[in-house]
Amino acid sequence: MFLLDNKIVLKNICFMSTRVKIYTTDYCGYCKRAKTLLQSKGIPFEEIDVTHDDAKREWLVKTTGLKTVPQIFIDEQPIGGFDNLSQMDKEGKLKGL
Ligand SMILES: N[C@@H](CCC(=O)N[C@@H](CS)C(=O)NCC(=O)O)C(=O)O
Repeated sequence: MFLLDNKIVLKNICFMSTRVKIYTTDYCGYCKRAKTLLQSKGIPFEEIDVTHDDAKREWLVKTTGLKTVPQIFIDEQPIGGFDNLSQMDKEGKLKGL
């Protein structure tokens, strides 16, 4: 930010948001594996723990059509669980996240 003719000018401001969201429960081994994979690749993610949130769990099932956790979203698009994440990694599709 700088001043130009007494006007405040905002320059090159980029709002970065986390592109990966992972819905988890606290008793879930596949959730841990998915988080470990993301961490090992240096991919930032937001974790939403739905262990005690029935409403969010219901929303998750409705949105993804799947009853298991983890459920992972990239850019708000559901991509599935750990297996799908792992497959994307093998195909090099996690690069740049
Ligand atoms: N193939 C799935 C397996 C996921 C899975 O089996 N998750 C277990 C927890 S680790 C689950 O959701 N079980 C049913 C439940 O907890 O309600 C994946 O890769 O994510």
